[in-house]
Amino acid sequence: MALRKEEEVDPLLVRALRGEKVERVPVWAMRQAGRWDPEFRRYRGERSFYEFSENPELSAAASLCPKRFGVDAIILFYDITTLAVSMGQEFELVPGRGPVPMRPIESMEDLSRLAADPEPARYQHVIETLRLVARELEGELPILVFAGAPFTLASYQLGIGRDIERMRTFIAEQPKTWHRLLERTTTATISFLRQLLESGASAYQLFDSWAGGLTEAEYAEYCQPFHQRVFHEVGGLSILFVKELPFLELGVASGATAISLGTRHSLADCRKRFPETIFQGNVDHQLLVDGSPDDVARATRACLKEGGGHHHVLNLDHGMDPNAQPENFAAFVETAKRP
Ligand code: 1CP
Repeated sequence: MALRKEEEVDPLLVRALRGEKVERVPVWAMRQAGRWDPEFRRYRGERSFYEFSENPELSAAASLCPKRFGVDAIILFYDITTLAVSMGQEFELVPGRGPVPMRPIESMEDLSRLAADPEPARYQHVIETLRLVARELEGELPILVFAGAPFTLASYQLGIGRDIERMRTFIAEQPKTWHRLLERTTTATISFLRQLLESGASAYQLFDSWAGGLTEAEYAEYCQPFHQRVFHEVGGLSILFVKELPFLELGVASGATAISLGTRHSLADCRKRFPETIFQGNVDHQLLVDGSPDDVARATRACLKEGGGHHHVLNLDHGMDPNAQPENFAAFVETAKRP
């Protein structure tokens, strides 16, 4: 039998997510394309966020910026609110606050204006960005796509964001609108992710960034069933991210291929408790802001040791901070590849 050509071997991240034995642990970072990187800032210039991210050439260039550091995956450049925009809700990026909707959802009537299943043409720029990035990579690296989980995306659609108390007030005052919003967002998320996987993405991450501020009972009602639906109906290789995920069992039971960990978790303990699960994480992102390259290298080695070299995707606990130092990111990736 002829030997398989090198390009026919699946990418390292894909093999690691399948639970295969790998030659080394793959590495990438959430928000690896962003303001911390001078090259990204050069592309971004003075353009508004949505103007920038809706331009496939610029978004493809931004997505590819981290490649020069040697990462094992490219995450496509857009935002969790990109899907809400395609459902018919426009956003503006407000400095210091994040994405704010022009018209927040305030009632059932507002909701009926949102497309539950937007045509792919409404997010054609994401598909086009994916095509451009894939053309440039020629299979050298896998492409990750993502979506906000329904709870976190809904928090932006309501114009609230990470303020859990205000979320609780809205849910108590308008339970029917709340449930309908989650339903619509879930349907849209499933179609969106399926479409991107069909267009060539290798895996996806679901960001329920703010869900960790809920009680376990709230999380079990507003988050986990929707994670399960997305992972079940989209299929494929998936990663669940909840900032500092306080409900590890519920995360593992979501059906995600891999679970992203925060610094509150001990990777070594998680490995022992859930030997079948693939974990992602969990080097402290703050070290890339205030530490030295040596500090980062030490923490990265310690994390790799805890992970044991398998069922592990090396990443940070949270996304890259805009004030992270490029030489620290370089040390993170370098150490992952040559510990
Ligand atoms: O000026 C800028 O460049 C804006 C900063 C920025 C960036 C770089 C925003 C606005 N979005 C993005 C892109 C983005 N957003 C990516 C790109 C790919 C990559 O990882 O390199 C990703 C994965 C996201 C996901 C995202 N957006 C999340 C989940 C991840 C997380 O950090 O928890 C969330 C919560 C958002 C909302 C959002 N979009 C932008 C900002 C500043 C925020 C956070 C606002 C807040 O903290 O409330």
